[in-house]
Amino acid sequence: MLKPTEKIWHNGRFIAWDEARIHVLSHVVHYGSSVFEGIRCYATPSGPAVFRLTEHVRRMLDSAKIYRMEPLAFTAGQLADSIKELVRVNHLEACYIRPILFRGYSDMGVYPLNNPLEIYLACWEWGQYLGEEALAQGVDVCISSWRRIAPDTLPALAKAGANYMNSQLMKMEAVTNGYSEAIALDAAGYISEGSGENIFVVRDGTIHTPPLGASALPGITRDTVIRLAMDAGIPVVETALPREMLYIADEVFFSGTAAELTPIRSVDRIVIGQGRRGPITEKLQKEFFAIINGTKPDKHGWLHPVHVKEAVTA
Ligand code: PPE
Repeated sequence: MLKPTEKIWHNGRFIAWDEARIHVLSHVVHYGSSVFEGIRCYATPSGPAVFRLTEHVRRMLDSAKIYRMEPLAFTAGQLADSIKELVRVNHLEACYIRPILFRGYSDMGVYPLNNPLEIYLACWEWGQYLGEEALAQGVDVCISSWRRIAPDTLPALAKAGANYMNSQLMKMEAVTNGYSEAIALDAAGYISEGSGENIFVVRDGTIHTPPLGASALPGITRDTVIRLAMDAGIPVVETALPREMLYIADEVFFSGTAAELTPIRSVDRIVIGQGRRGPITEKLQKEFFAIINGTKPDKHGWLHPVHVKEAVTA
């Protein structure tokens, strides 16, 4: 069970964890009207640092714009600073941070524009998303019988609460059938993403990943993987991938804030490569962890120490 921290931020002020409650007739409860983020803060030698904070705040504001959740009372810079303050007031070194923006309580009915917007920032300690052994051993996954949300149904570039009803169908089916996670195909039948992760497929030394048009979330860890691969001189292509590319791959892995870089050792019980973490996955994991642990220079400027105020005030 979730271990409470001291404080949660609500619309600009800190409240006690237990006071962060909403009315059952809030719009979001009935119609899924929320957008959110998932961010990790890592313990580095120079103190806790939030990973790619600017990009996460930007994606949250993009999601809000797509759903006409504007204007917001807070700028990107204010939100970024509040996220850092949240980590500081809760005295955490490493944690997961969950900003959420949703439509609150006033009118009932689908039409949302008269309902107030509420923003909360919460954080807690969160370990390995797909199990303790996952990062080293890899996980067993299946192709979901559920397709990912089609582009003209729910916008996949928005990280909206409602998208996770589709994710839940995928995840429940997978776990019920003895898998750790599911990969969905998009509306056209090509590989899309996991219920809470982007996906990468390695064959003959080249990394492949579905384009954003395949109903995949523009993952910030996905972008991190692409940049780390480019730094290491490993070719990366974004292209439509048929399901069977997974079966004949040398390596397959997931990326995500919660899942970090998790190797996949089988898909539909077909063994991938040698059935364990492959060399390219391991190299990228090492590069990733070296940066977030502060043992390699953060040359891309991805770490935002929580005791330093954000430069952006826009
Ligand atoms: N696709 C989906 C559907 C997704 O939910 C995530 C993150 C990603 C891709 C990877 O995006 P990024 O975190 O920016 O690299 N999923 C978040 C929520 C997990 C949850 O169970 O809640 C996460 O990893 O934080």
